[in-house]
Amino acid sequence: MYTVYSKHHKLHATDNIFADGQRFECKEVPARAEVIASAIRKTPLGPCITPNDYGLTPIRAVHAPDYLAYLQTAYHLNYEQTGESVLLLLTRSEVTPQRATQQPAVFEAQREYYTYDYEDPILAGTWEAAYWSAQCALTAADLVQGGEAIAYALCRPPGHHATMDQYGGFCYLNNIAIAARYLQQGAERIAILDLDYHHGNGTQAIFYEDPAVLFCSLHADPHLDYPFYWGYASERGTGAGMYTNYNWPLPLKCDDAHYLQALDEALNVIVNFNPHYLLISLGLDAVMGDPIGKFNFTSAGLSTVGERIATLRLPTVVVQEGGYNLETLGVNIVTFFRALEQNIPRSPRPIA
Ligand code: SP5
Ligand code: ZN
Repeated sequence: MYTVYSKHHKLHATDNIFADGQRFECKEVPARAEVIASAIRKTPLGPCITPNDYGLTPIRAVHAPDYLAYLQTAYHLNYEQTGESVLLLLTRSEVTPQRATQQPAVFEAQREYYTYDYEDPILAGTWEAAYWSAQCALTAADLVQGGEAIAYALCRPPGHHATMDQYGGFCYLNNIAIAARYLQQGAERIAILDLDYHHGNGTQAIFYEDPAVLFCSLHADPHLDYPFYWGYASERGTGAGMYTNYNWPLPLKCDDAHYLQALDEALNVIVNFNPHYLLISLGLDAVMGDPIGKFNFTSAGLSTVGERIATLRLPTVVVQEGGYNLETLGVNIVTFFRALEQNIPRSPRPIA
């Protein structure tokens, strides 16, 4: 398998933020991608490559033009107006509870229009890092489209909480949605399985009306944890996309048996959908010991997840989402891919 990694993620330098004269602690740090890349490089899982540049066109297939313009300019506009080297909403009250129906022209008001969250810094290098994170997902999609059985996009920043036109949950561009739209050009049906501890509300929103993209998500019950307003089992899609959206809200402290039961249900739905490709939002915050996630789901359970996904025999793109335990991220990623690889037939072609 190929791992696609770009060093540009470091430009989203969230480990050294001062806002309001105080240190702002963010768990979504550059070290996450570094420990994963270094763990993969120490195994025989396959090469780590840099992404191709597909430009903005495939990103525009998912995100609104005004939102992309905002992400590219917000840091500079904020810096001009405030002299601050980070744009960050610091309190929940700064986020409008209901999405405004009008897009304001004044920058100050746009800050709240383009996010539903208050813990996501926009730094000088955030756009460039997010752009290359999306290119990693596109490159992995391209590899699988070209005949690879598995490709892993080591995306940072993550993507599954980003909607068409709002950032949130450490996510700016929805990498997996961008990869899915790209693959849709040559495939009728695509399935997305979201295994991050948090509900993939951005991905759900993007494909909510699309009957050609099945979205299945296993996550902490949104009654009890982020993102709170989305991820309920009653959310089943709309219009032509009705019944192509499935959520499995799980209890805090969810154990392996409970998690694997939900996984089997999701895999059954995916098999019945008969997709050409499977895309996985892999968030290791679902594994026990995560500083943000609260499940009791183990590394052994994660290995079983890899084995069971492999039984589907589908060309698979894995996209990195959350996971914040720097001590265990590397070993868990390797555990997952060993289990997946051992069970998916290899196609040892060199890339063109
Ligand atoms: C991709 C992903 O896993 N995003 C997760 C976003 C979770 N956001 C809520 C994090 C809660 C921790 N907040 C600490 C509060 C310090 N003021
Ligand atoms: Zn998460």
